[in-house]
Amino acid sequence: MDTKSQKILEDSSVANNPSRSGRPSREEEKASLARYDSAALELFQADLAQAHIRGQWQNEVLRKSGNAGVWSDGSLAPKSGGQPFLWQWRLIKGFLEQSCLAVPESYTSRRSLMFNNPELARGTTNTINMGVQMIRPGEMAWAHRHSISALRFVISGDPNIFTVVDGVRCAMETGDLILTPQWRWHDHYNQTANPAIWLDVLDGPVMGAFNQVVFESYGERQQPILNYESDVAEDGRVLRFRFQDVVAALAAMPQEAVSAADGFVYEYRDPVTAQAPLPTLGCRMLRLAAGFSGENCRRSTSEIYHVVRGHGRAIIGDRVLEWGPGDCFALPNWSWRSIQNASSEEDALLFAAHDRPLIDMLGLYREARG
Ligand code: GTQ
Ligand code: FE2
Repeated sequence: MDTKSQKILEDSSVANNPSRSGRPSREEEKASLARYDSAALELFQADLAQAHIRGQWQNEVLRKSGNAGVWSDGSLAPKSGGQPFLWQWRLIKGFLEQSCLAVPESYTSRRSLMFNNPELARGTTNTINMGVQMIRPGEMAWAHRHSISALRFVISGDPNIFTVVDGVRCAMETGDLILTPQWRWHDHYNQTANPAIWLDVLDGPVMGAFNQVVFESYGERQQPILNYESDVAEDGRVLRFRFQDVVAALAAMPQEAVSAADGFVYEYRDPVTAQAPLPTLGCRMLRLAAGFSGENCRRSTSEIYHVVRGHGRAIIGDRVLEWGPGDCFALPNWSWRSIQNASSEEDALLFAAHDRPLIDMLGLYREARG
């Protein structure tokens, strides 16, 4: 093949003979950089592009954004994925009420408001989707299943609000955590006189990146209920974590258990396997004692937060997010953050979900204090 750019490159007097012994010299590096501006190189790159090929040297992005920081072990850290961002409960609540009018019956869809990170094409963080869902008195969200895994943290619950997961009926009391692991049939219904509201947390961005998003409708409103008594799936997996157990565990923690960055931390784990609630998602409840001011830290995980009770602030990167009950916020991976309880009298409780199970599997977990 004889392209125009090949001809020019042959004629060009720019020589490039990098030394054989390791690093290029400063002169060599300069010479090679100079070639980036040459017309011949531009033409060559245009020829490559025509053939749907791109020289790796063209990926300036890698060099620029790859140098956002240095891990504690000396290796380079990536730039944070997405923005720190807060969705106010006041706004969410109003939009939920409006969506009940706009979508009077959702069938196998959900009346769920998903939070999009302003800097990402998809997701609340690079790996996690968060939204808030509402079901009116007497209503039902029809049965379906999907490859995306989800967990629900109940905001306004009752013993007579239910999620059924592969025939196992789980009551949704306020503060409970309910799991709908991948490909299990699930429907939700509300047999009370008040709206049911919960937080949805899903691994959608990860499934999307793998191009593995699959969905199926059950075909009827409701699947048969096989187990009214326990919250445990056929395979022994726990599907419901009760709020009262989490609160009791947090209250019983000795002062020495406090983490300088997070306060008292309850990590949700399956009682039998000690695994995170889902293969892609872990969850924690943070109790920030009155006046708590967390140490600045950053981690390779991304997280979403929901304020269960209390008021405070999260300083993330150069943003100050002031939070109160019901507010939700996104913590991008590897961003500096410190969390404070603004009250000198009352504890605050924050529910968080994170992608640590995946990060651990990839051997990428790092953290730094600052
Ligand atoms: O409740 O089944 O927020 O399938 C997004 C997708 C909730 C659900 C969401 C879902 C659900
Ligand atoms: Fe679903």
